This record gives sequence, structure tokens and C-alpha cells, in this order.
Amino acid sequence: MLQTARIFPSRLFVRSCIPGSRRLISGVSSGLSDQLEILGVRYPTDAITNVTPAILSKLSLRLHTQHAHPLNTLRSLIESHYPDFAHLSSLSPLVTPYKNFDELSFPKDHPGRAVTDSYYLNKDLMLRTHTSAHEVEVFRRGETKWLLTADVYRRDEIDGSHYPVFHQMEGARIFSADASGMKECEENNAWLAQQLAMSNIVIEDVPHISPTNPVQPTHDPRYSELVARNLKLSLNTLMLKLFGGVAGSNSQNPLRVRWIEAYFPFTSPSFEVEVYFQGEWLEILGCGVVRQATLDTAGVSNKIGWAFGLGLERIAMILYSIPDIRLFWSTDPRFLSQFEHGKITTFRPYSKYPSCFKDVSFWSPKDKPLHENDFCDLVRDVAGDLVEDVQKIDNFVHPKTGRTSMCFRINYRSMDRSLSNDEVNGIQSQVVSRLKDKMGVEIR
Ligand code: FA5
Ligand code: MG
Repeated sequence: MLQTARIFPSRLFVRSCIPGSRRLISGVSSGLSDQLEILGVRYPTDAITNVTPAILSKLSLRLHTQHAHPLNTLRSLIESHYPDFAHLSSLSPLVTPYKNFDELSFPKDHPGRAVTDSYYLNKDLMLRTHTSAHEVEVFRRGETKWLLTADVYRRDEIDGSHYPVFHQMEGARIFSADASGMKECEENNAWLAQQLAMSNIVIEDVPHISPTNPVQPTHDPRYSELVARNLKLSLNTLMLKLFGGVAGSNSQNPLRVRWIEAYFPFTSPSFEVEVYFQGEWLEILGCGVVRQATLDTAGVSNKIGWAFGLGLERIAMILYSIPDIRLFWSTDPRFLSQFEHGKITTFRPYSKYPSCFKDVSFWSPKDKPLHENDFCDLVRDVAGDLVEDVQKIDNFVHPKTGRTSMCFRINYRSMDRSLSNDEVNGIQSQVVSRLKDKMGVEIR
């Protein structure tokens, strides 16, 4: 794999936070320096291990199943829109890279595989980056209509709408690839079209079959068209259910949804859905006609169908007016007590506490330039949810030495209390010493 050649030093985080022989971190114990214990099972580490205690501590939380949590209510609401689908929500987040990528036809050099983008326990096991990782196994079980909700993990920037753990819901439906299956699809399309006809929803859709987004060569174009129509109708009726009642959407001001062309290695044609909300187009899901190779691998070659993957936090932030993605992880009663299971209510923000900005500038090692995601993960591991966002404010290469200088600005702010200067200084100095010790940078 592309990234195995890189030396990633973060596994040292796991070791270095275990002074002495054994320490438990929210159900994660790592007693032996070359092993990780997760939810009671030991896994060997290797040169690409990059999971951190901060990330591993999230594995057992499963917010999408917590009573009255907004993500759980949203899951139930979407499940109720697909009452005759199987509803799955307890699959393990630990998957092989084969399952997360290869089984879904990802090319060997796809950037998502890199250790800078994904979390690896070792070269054979990773944290799923999307719920599509389970497509083959669920189709193989014989499910033909299903929804699957799960926590997914990505190494990413830090700001109000990005968190290294978020929740996706995968939905899929497959039909027999013959006249009887297409009759079932057509009947369902007619029924769904009728549901939409009376609604105040404006759907912007243009034909998206282009040379770069083609019908698959093994598909009868009429079948692919019917399935894509079923996908779009199924999702448009869901959008109406979710957003139809959102403030500002009425007959003068109808909800606007648009379909745009997209690319995923495991669907063709592929699309994304965006919703116009508060003056901006917001991407909420990706989808498409399932690549036949996926169905062949799952042993259901005689089927044709669609799949989608939507981001629950993105939708919940709109529906509940939740302004910061970190809030979903809050255990503060002022957050949690606002919600009742099954009800969507507008979040009432409690006080916003002051920010504290700290900059750090350093020279990156010449042979191993620091990736922005490595920096963010280090800060997240030290500061947890006390970091609100991280921005790279300077980056230049010294013309003579060829070394790269970077400057990052970290915004520390708690959602629950005021931070003292001493506390922030203490955190910042831990960030700086880890940068020096584990990343080999030279502080400027
Ligand atoms: C996927 O993950 C595909 N597996 C979706 C898919 C499924 C396509 C089935 C085709 C068939 P993408 O990376 O775009 O695609 O993520 C899907 C959705 O997850 C996004 O539209 C967005 O709503 C949400 N999402 C993605 N990244 C983040 C993030 N960092 N924070 C919060 N939500 C995110
Ligand atoms: Mg996307």
C-alpha cells in the first residue's frame, strides 16, 4: 500500500502516554509497548500504527444509540422513513483495509488509504472511514433493503464542522436484474413520485450521465435508469421528510435540493445531494448505482441496485441548529438535558466562553515534512475537546536550506467553562514538547 513506506511517529503517542506498565484509557489499555488492547482484545502494533488514545476512547461511546441523543433521534427518524428495510447499527468499527477499500474497487494509490488520512491499528486493521465498508458483508447476508448506522473515523482538519469521528448512515436497495425486479422498481417509482407531487420542494436535477459518470458497461441502460430514478425518488422523499418542516421552507420559499454529479470508486453513475440552507449549498450525502463488482463479490450477481451514505452530524446540525460539531460529544447536562428522544427541538446555546489563541512555529524535519493532519491529531490528543480550531497561518520553504517552516494558530475554548491562562499554557507546552520529542521538529 502507498503509505506503508512512510514512517509515522504517532504510535509513540500510544506508548509514551503509558508510563509504567499498564494504563487504562476509557476502555483502552495498552500494557505491552507493542500491543494495543481495545474493548478487551489485544492487537499488535507496527510501523504504521497511528491511532491515539483520544480516538480510541470514542469507540465505546456509540452516540447513535444513546437515549435522547440528537444523533439517535435522527437515526430513528430516517429509519422510520424506510420501515421495511433491515436496520443495522452494531457492526464493529475495526475493519481490514481490504474491506474498507479493496472490496469497493478503490485504486491502490487512492489518497484515502494514506496514514495521513486514515487511522490504522496496524497494517492489517484500521478504523472504518465510511459505512460503505460493510456493503459486501451485508449484501452477502442476503439483505436486499437495508440501513446501517455507525461511527466512522478520518484524520482531518479541526474546525466547527469537522471532527475525527462522525456518524454515517448507509442505505441500499437491490432488485432482481430481470423483468420482475424492474416491474417492482417501476411500481415503487410511481408510488414515490406521487408522494412528492404535492410537496413544497424544488428539486434541481439535470441528466448526469456523462463520459466520466457512465452507466456501467454490464448494465442494461434501461435498468440502470430505473434504479437511479428509484434512488433519487427515495432520497427526495427523505429530504422532504427531514427538511420539509424546517423554518423558512413554505410555498413562497420552498426547500431547494440539488443533485450534482460525483465520483466514487464503488458506484456509477454517482451523485451527491446538496440542500440550500442559510444561504449556502451544504453537501449531505453521496450515492449511486452500485458497481456490479461489489455485488459479484457479495455473491449476488443477479441483482442491480443503489446505495447512499449520509452524514448524520451535518443533517442534525441543520435540524437542531447545533453550531459546533464538538457539542455532539458533550456530556454537559446543559446540552444533554435539552433533548427528548424522538423529538427535534431547536438547541438553545448556553454561554459562549472566551477563546484563547496560541501560535506555534517550527522547522519541519527536511526528510519528513509534517502533514497538517499529523499536527491536528497531536493537538487533539493533548487538548481533547478544549481545542475549537486549528489554522495553518504560515508555511514557507527556506530558499537555501530547503527546510519547511510552519506556523499554526490553535484556538482553545471550552464549550462548558472558562479556561484559565495557566491551564492553556500547560496544554500548549505539552503540545510543544510532543512536537519536539515525537515529530522531530525544531521550534522557532
Ligand atoms: C462517502 O463516505 C461514501 N461512502 C458515500 C457513498 C455511499 C457513496 C454509498 C456512494 C454509495 P463522503 O466522503 O462524501 O462519501 O461522505 C458522505 C457524507 O458524510 C458527506 O456528504 C457528509 O455529509 C458526511 N461527511 C463527510 N466528511 C465529514 C466530516 N469530516 N464531518 C462530518 N460529516 C462528514
Ligand atoms: Mg463527499
